[in-house]
Amino acid sequence: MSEVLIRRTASVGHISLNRPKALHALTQAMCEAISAALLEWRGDTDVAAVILDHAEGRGFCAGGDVAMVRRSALEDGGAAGRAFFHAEYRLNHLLFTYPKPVIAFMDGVTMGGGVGLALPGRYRIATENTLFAMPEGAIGLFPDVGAGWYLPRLQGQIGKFLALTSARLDGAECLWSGLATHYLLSERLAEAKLQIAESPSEIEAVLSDLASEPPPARLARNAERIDRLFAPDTLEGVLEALANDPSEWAGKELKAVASKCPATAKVALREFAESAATRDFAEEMALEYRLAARMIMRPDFAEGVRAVLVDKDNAPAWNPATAEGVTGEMLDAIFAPLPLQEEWTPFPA
Ligand code: QUE
Repeated sequence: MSEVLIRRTASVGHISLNRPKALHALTQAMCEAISAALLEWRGDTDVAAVILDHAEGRGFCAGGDVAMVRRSALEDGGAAGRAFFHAEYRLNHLLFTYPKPVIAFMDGVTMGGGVGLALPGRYRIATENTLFAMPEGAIGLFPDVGAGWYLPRLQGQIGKFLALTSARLDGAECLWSGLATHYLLSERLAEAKLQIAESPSEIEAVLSDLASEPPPARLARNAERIDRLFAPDTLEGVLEALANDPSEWAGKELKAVASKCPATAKVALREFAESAATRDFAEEMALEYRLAARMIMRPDFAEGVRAVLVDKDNAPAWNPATAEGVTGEMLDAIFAPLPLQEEWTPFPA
């Protein structure tokens, strides 16, 4: 069975992730198949919109094929891993610059690679099943797939909070923070897709009509302390602010931040700072591709994927183990440009 289902009605393209045994985590072949369909439809005046969802089983998309990337880092110098990220980031950029409305249905786990597919869409549907996160700190990677563009643009310090804690948001929190544009009960999704296929010029009205009032967003209650305690520009500063706050909440978040990969956290903070100066999304993805090429070759990445996905002991041994151990020289090497012929490039416009 194909890992991506691609079909179209008279006027709507429909792409469904279909790798249920891996929660639809993206492979390079899936990225290339999705990109090929989008490129074909891009200039087809009959295609008015594109629906992006998952097929069988639970959704939406757990990330990328990081077990493969780990093997590549350990066995072939990372060449296959870099090829995967190059293809994935091209897809992320194609979606970001797509001239037609894309409707992404985040009906389930939406992490890492799934975030990169959903966030560039003009319409991003959350449901009662949505579980959203950028959890790369758990595997020694870094917030990629355009996170350096999206997360710093969220209100207050929410983006930094998501990157440093790997916090999981539900559908209501996604809507509240602007990560999602609409909240629909999952029982209404089939009807929404049917109506969009029939009336692709009425997407906004279809979604507004079928939307439901979400439950209160927990994140709204915590926004004030997130903005206060995640305000420092450095990892050491955030850890200190959390440690000095007497609340139970701060204690829990301190544990979350301190257990994640220190190098990931420092790369994320510098990524967010540098992304403020990027001219466009292509420059953002070129920056992130440099980071990916370096981060997958660090021992923290093999160790993190081992701990979370291979041995599943959830006990990674990070090196450096502390914020202070991650030096500016280490970060300079991770952020340095690649040789010109190895830099990331988008699909031709
Ligand atoms: C952090 C991550 C990822 C993760 C777990 C984390 C990630 C990712 C996967 C994943 C999950 C299921 C699969 C798969 C990959 O898990 O990026 O191939 O079948 O892709 O804690 O960043």
